[in-house]
Amino acid sequence: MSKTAVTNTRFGPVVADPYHWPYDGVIDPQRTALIMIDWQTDFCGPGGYVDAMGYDLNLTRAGLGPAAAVLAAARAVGMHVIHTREGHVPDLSDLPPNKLWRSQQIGAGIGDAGPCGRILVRGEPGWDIVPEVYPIAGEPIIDKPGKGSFYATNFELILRNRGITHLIFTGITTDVCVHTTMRDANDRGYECLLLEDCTGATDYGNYLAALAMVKMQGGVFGAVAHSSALLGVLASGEQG
Ligand code: C5J
Repeated sequence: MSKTAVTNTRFGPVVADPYHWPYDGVIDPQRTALIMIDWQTDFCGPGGYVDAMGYDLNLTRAGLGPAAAVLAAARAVGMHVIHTREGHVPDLSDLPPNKLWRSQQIGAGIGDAGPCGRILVRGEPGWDIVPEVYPIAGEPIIDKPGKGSFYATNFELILRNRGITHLIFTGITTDVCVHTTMRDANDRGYECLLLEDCTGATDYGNYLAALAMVKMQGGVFGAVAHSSALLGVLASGEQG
């Protein structure tokens, strides 16, 4: 079991931008999930997909330490935790030809052999989640062939079965898989928070733009907070 604490404690809102999160004022660990997006070697480790494309790993790894701290806090209060992994089945039958072609154009062909095994292929070392935030028993792992976590997965079914209505996001990359999932979740009515220091992109400008896009129009996709604000609230004990 991942739940390590009494689970009927509720917590007050987090100072966030552009509004104190959540909109309904209470964080209930029974109805809230910490979503850990694609903390895989392929996206933040040496020899993985992002490395093979030539991007600076310091940008995608930047949020890993803070995300590990939030993961520990979420587990301690009995909040749901759900991990995701992007990757394809070994015969690549779930890989759209245009995604394959694009990856080959940038020199990191999906399915090609690399230092961490076949790039973005399920079961390979590079596809696995990094040790700092490795899932424990009871924490679902959503394997997805695309950028969003809802497409071709049982993510929504798991959220509904568990009665989860509020989502807190960490992960990589901010502008791609995190954003796609958060946008989809928002359309489905989930109340979303993105932790700005627990995420990163392959391009720093895109990271900043992705944060700004969440916050525009009064929080068009939800709100953004620093993890210290959430950790402070979770450490403060019962509020609701
Ligand atoms: C990308 C992801 N960037 N996990 N995947 O291709 O964001």
